[in-house]
Amino acid sequence: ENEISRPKGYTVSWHHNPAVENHHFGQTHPMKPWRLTLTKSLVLSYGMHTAMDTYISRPASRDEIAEFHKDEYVEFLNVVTPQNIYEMYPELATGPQGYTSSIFGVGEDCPIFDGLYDFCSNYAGASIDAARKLVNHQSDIAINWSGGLHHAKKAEASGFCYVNDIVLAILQLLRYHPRVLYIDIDVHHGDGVEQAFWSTDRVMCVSFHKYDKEVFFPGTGPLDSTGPLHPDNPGKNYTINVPLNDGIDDEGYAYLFQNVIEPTIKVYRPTAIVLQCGADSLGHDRLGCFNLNIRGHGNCVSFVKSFHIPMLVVGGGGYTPRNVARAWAHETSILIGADKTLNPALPEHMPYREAFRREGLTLFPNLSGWRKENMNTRADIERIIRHVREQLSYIRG
Ligand code: ZLM
Ligand code: CA
Ligand code: ZN
Repeated sequence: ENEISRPKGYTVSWHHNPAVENHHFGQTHPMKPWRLTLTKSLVLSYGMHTAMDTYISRPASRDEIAEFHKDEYVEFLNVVTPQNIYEMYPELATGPQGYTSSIFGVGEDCPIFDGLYDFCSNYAGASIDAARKLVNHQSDIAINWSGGLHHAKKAEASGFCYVNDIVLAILQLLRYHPRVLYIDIDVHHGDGVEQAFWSTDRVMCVSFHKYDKEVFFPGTGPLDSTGPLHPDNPGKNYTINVPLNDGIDDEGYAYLFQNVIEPTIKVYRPTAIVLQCGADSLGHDRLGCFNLNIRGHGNCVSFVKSFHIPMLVVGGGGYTPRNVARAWAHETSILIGADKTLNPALPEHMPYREAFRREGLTLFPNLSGWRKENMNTRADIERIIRHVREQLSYIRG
């Protein structure tokens, strides 16, 4: 395919490690690291790697992971295997379908699989490397599609996430940057990142997500959850939650995203931005319930990029692998400024081309109007925007 030239005036770096792609959560588990292989196939076949600095990242060290996570938990992840888990924790061996109890959050969502530590240390290493490139001014936009695992807690795996690479990357950014804005467009609430930076004004967390308490995972993130309540706590008002109903479409999402993010950037003046691009907010996702198209999802990336603030871009959820790959390939093209020149028809010669045949061999299949009706009214959206503007008025000046 055509060679794509490097963007003018700024540098994009792409951080990945093939070691992450070949791990399996289990036959029917929705999380498929193979989606990263499909993403890479599109990025390389379109020739986008020629426009970026590409790095094969190294695994994060134990000490690096322990900058956020509890030592005992890191040690547990390091030694546990599918073979020794029941010896180590006989209390887990209950019920016919295996462990049900919660030792460090292990269970059906977060199983112990072969190579788990290798998987975690590698996706975390890529996010840490990416953050360091931003801090060193060797990159202006650093990408790690294998990262974005926003649910992991200090000593607990949660929602398919074991190590919170986003928190680790933000900790790197905070060594140099006074204010980091975190934006999360995964269909799930970014609870792990929110919790880690709940009591600081040096990180502002903004998550857009489906919210239905006790029904939709993780059940947190209502509009009025905006940080600690105590007036002396510096984190007060430095969390923004955007709870949504099923079926939001490209138009409503773009309107809401722009009217939340623009005033947030104007008021908070972040010196770095971390954007989590979970692709389970697309229509046709196996776990999601929104109706975004690839272009609608990508518009969020374009909008954030337009502020010209150093940016770390990570992946996240996404459970229909071919559409995850389409979204992240398109978003790579946006970040290198090649989205207008890319041919929407998938390259003739590329690995795994057949995997994309279902919706047609294009980057932009129609993913809207599927399964879920749009349950977000104009009034709902306006109410959220008003709430966010009022919240921001408390942190101005
Ligand atoms: N059961 N297998 C998003 C994380 C979402 C909690 C309900 C487990 C599943 C799901 C696991 C093969 C991100 C919950 C679900 C069944 C308690 C969730 C294993 C199917 C399967 O077939 C499955 C045996 C599994 C898990 C569905 N889990 C769907 N939704 C959520 C977690 C992560 O996208 O935000 C970032 C990467 N968990 O709803 C239950 C309450 C466990
Ligand atoms: Ca989210
Ligand atoms: Zn998700």
